Amino acid sequence: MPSSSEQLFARAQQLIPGGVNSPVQAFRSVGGAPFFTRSAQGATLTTADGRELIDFVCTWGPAIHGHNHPRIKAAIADALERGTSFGTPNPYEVEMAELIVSFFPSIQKVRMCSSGTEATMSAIRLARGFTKRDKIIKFAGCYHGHSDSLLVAAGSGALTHGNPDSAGVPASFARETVVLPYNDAAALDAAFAANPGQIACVILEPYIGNVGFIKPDAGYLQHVRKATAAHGTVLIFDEVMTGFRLARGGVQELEKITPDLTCLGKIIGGGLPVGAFGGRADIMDYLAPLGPVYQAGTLSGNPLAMAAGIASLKLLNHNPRETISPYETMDALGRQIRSAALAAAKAKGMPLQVPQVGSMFSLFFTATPVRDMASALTSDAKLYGRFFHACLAAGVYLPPSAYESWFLSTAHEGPAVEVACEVITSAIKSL
Ligand code: HOZ
Repeated sequence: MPSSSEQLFARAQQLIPGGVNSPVQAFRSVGGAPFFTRSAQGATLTTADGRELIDFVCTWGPAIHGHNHPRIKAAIADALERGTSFGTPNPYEVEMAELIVSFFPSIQKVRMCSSGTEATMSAIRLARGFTKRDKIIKFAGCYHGHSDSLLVAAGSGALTHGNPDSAGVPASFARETVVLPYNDAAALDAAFAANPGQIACVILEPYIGNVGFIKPDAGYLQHVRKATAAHGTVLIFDEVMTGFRLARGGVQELEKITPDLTCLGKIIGGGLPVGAFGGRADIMDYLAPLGPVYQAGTLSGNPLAMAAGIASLKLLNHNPRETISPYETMDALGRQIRSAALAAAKAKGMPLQVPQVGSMFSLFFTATPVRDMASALTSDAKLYGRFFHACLAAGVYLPPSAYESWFLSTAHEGPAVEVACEVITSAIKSL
């Protein structure tokens, strides 16, 4: 008798391409079929078959306070009483804008939208309109959602499933996207020299989370900032994943860099669909209705998403009665898992790299230090698949791809992280 997840997946495959509404949810690169989730609480997912799994995907980033947090739930319930969508401005949008601007000093004005894809797509159009230039620079392995200009050498599901350059993107669009290796300052300088006065923007995940988790070399991001300023090019930080997650003010706070525009999403929706982009007021004022760059959305600033996001952001404020901040808590958890994995690999004589900052990290089964897409691809993806299934069998759910970041939440503190360390250790031992 097939399990509930198997029955659901069989029905889904009849009507939904691949049985999933986002390819990253498919298990094709690790093998097997995805489970269906019935409910989620704290650090735990409960599957349609009643299994409880410790979750290191955290709905791909938003669940920084764990699943179904009571304050976020209460905020949504309160907003629901007032209505689900108005088609007019609403008070939550103003509070959300004030909160975002207070956390991110580089953001003077912000526009809400409904997904990270919309945020990056709109930020690029804005940068092109502002500079009156067409070309953009992106980095191999960075994933900025699925708009045409950005599905070139893309990470995440595009890379996992073997289509980093998606079919359906006109060659003429792709030609406007210059792709460079991350962490290579000389390649950036050469691209500017080869395209004088033509680059509208440089967009990057300042710490990459979509080809696994990768950190910049010392001074690299500062070089990117200097070079873009020198060439009159708009610097866009895609902090959809890292914003509010690695620090209240994202990577730009950790690295002390002021980008011109920032893209946000995930945490600012508290688990509901959301995106945002913001930055310098002189650039943002190019947007309609003030300026000539058009951007819009029926559900932009949706009251339920705003209420959930506001509650989520407020929970990130450090309560002075607590001795450590949520970020210190999550960094300690991340380090604990990193140490356990490295110790297990060392005992087995197995090469392993674990880049980690706070609540984001990845396990790369390779002896090569990982600092760009090419080195990430030296990781043994088949071995990761076996590791993934060993962990899943023991009750720990990891990203179903060797090329995704893991996420943890404040709810992983205590038994969840202890159990996860044991499971990861024995899974590595069993490989
Ligand atoms: N950035 C997310 C994973 N890398 C996207 C999630 C999705 O594509 O569904």
